[in-house]
Amino acid sequence: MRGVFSLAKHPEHVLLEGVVPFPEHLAQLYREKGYWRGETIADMLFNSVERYFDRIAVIDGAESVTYAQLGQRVLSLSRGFQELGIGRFDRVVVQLPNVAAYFEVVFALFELGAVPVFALAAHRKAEIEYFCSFSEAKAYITVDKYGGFDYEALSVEIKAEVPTIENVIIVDVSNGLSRFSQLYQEPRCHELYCSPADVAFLQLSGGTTGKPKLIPRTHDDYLYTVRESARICGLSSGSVHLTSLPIAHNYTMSSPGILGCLFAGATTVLAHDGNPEIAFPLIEKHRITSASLVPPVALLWLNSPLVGEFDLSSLAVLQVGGAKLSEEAARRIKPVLGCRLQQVFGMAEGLVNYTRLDDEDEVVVTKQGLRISPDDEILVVDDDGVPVRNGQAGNLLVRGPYTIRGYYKAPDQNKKDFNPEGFYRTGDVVIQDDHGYLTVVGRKKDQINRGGEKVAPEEVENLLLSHAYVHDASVVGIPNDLLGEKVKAFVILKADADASEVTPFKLKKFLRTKGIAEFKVPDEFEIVEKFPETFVGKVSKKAQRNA
Ligand code: OOB
Repeated sequence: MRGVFSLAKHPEHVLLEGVVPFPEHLAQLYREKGYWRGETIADMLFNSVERYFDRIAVIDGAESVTYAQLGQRVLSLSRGFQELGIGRFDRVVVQLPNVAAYFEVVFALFELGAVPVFALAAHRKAEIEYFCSFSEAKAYITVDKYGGFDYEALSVEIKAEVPTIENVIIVDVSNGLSRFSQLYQEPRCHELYCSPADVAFLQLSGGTTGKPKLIPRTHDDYLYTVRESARICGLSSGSVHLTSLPIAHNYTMSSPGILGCLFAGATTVLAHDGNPEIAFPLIEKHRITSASLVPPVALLWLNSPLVGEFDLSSLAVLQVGGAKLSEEAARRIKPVLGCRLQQVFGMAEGLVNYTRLDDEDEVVVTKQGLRISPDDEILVVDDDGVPVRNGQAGNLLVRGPYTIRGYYKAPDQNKKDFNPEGFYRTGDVVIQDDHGYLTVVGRKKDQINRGGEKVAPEEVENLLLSHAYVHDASVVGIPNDLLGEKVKAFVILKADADASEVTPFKLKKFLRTKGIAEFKVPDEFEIVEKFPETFVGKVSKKAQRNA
């Protein structure tokens, strides 16, 4: 299947409604500097297919897929999608676990210029329905059953309730892909259906508001981070990378993630879970050279009795990010696991920082990293917006060649989350050193980081408020040794509440019936008479966190 490229040119760029574009003079600058290369994500894949033809792109259990096979399947599946009427700019909500079919589905959509909306396997009805209706999705792609959950049953409800959904596509992971494989057609060439400046997909924000915000990333801006991440993380065609975090998360996609691996000609080994019992045998078997984890999973690796039982000697780099890794844990990585640590501090909105592979150990264990691009403009400011000196803590704002200028269809929210000069207010509190390295020291946004999984308190509070006996609710993150933070809900009951109906068990059950991801369901509840207040009369979440 060599020579899959057609000779056509990309079509003219069209701005998707609801997307805030980069200012033209900066777009031009980013092109001149070679950051934006005029290539789509599908072009990137087919370049790699040509270069790394017979090498293994993905390993999923007993299944190994070469670059050539992947390219072939993407082209044939994209024709099937096309026959269903899916094309440029059509939004398609994709909810798949860590399976090889994810690569085919997502690249077949990229090939057509369709716009995947990346849901997590953990999302449930309330979230999926919202993503489908808010993005006016034309299709929803998921699995039949997985991890004990019936996604197919969910898809029937979604199809019935969201009028824009024309097609539900089920990847049959339980019975060997049969219904899904009917979509495969005779492949053609790789065609150019979209422009590199177009929006490539919508990623989900960690969230601070009642509903997750959608993040529009372009082919041009995303591929810049992919290429640079692959370089900074030392990926080559000999690399074998373990992917155990949720596959559609920004970290897993591009830091350096599955796209970084595909760009470099490396092999991605998929795991459904990062626990040592699953990950260590895979490292030994496939001679895995790098892996990306969140801090709680890194702690499980560090404390695992299996460390001496498996040959982990191939593992050269362990990346840890998504939440703050304690310095104490960071210092143990090299002596215990025998590999180098690379800290990753990133966000789906754009900016990603890495410690570099040749940094001194002291830097690697104490800092969360240095920005990818010399043109990432970092501002660290006090609460009045005045820049603080290096070495002092302040609010992190950023603007640059791969940081969005606004959320999708969210003009009011954008006024809050972006300053008038287009800087994104990350909500993180950091200290910058004289070399530009950042240490994350806190957070100003109302968000809980439960071991890398982000929970917007407002979303959970709103659901609790819909309970007949709940007068008021306040949800906060409380310190936890393993996860960093756990979710705790303080609840004030209505005067007529039946106490037997509002036990933690029943409140959890109530939230689950509302259809939200399990990681958002509070770990703890406390029924209180009133909430502590700040001196201006607002709920003092700080006092609740430290209660
Ligand atoms: C990654 O992306 P998101 O969008 O799920 O979450 C971003 C937020 C950051 O604003 C920060 O609050 C927190 O997660 N965070 C960290 C961190 N990495 C992310 N806080 C402290 N230390 C770190 N190392 O989480 C993400 C995206 C791309 C690469 C890596 C992580």
